[in-house]
Amino acid sequence: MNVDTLSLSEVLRDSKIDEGLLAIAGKVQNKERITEEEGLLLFEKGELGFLGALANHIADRLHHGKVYFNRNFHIEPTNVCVFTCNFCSYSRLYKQRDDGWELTMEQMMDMVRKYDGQPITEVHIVGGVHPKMNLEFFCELIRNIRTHRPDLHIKGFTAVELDYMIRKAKLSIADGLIRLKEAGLQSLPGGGAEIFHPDVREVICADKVDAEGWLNIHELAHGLGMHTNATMLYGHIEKYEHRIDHMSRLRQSQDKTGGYNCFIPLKFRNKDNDMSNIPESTIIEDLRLYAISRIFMDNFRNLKAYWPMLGRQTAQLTLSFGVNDLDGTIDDTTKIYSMAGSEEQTPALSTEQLCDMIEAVGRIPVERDTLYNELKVYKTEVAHLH
Ligand code: V47
Ligand code: SF4
Repeated sequence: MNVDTLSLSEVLRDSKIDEGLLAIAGKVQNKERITEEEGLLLFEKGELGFLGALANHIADRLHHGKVYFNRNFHIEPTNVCVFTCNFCSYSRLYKQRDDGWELTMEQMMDMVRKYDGQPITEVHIVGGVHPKMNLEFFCELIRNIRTHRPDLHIKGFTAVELDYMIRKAKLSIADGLIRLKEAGLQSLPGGGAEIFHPDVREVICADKVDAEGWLNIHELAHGLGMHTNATMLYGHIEKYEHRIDHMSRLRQSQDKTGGYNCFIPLKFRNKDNDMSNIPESTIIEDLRLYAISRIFMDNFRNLKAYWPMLGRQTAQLTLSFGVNDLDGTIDDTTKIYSMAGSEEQTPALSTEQLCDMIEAVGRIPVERDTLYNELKVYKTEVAHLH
């Protein structure tokens, strides 16, 4: 469907489409925000092609066929965790720590040194919530990375990790964030958000920071000039209403601060966890969700599909459903997904492979930094399928 030359309403007018859906298409065309009720209608009645056309239209309007990626690597300091999220296949309780890992400062610095001389722009630090790895330890880690490699953008620690380490240090959240920022922390990843609604949160991750706490940490970070991401763990026990509630809270938070870089839906994987009885969502549902996120989250410029979780082909498909970011070239240093049964057991892609994946679906690969500044456009002519 060529939505550039025909107006969306013209294309849809004769298609016997639901009146409510038609009204949403009109809003999308006029760049108007859709309501929560309309978001719900999209989940209930929007078929894949319709949602894809709208989402693609918005993504093209914003990004003109460009798809972003960055060059990063992950450090996962530990998988020992005081919390007991039922969907987590990765963590080990402190008493079972012999079964998990706890990296020393030297081991983590060896990982950083491994990339010496390579054009990596970001390190992503995230892990379990270890009762003995404290705020001072992580400030030292950040300072060490900064000293060794000042050009590397340090993105680290979910709101869950921050809430625990800062409270344990008996500081206010704002003061704890200031300490980390002074050490050299530059932005926060989007994990730990899961599903905000208490009816779901109490079942899947009752004991960690709640919605208000998560949002407060991100908004305080924005107030200090740090950028952050936001995620949503979907495809388990949540209902469409809970997804809309989650996205709506993020949309309101973004209205307040403008500090979120991107939204990342994370597909629940069911291997080896306490929710393994729940079937995983289908690819159709995944694509519908990406498209609806693009339509509903009108103040998030960037929608990221995390390819190690989705697998390469589904990640490519999402590029026709509103996604404009495929995260990074990522080395095989992240285990949170492979342990939960993701498609990619050793997620690593060279820049060339990532560019080929993007070009194969008619998009333009662009390397970005953490803050979405463009570092290199890999293909300047209009991509062939577009
Ligand atoms: O909060 C845990 C998710 C998140 C499972 O900001 C699972 O750029 C699916 O947030 N099935 C942590 N998901 C990782 C994260 C992240 C990842 C990539 C990029 C960014 C970013 C952030 O991983 C957790 C949770 O939602 N997770 N277990 C599972 N079984
Ligand atoms: Fe711990 Fe994070 Fe796993 Fe929850 S998802 S148990 S907080 S590592």
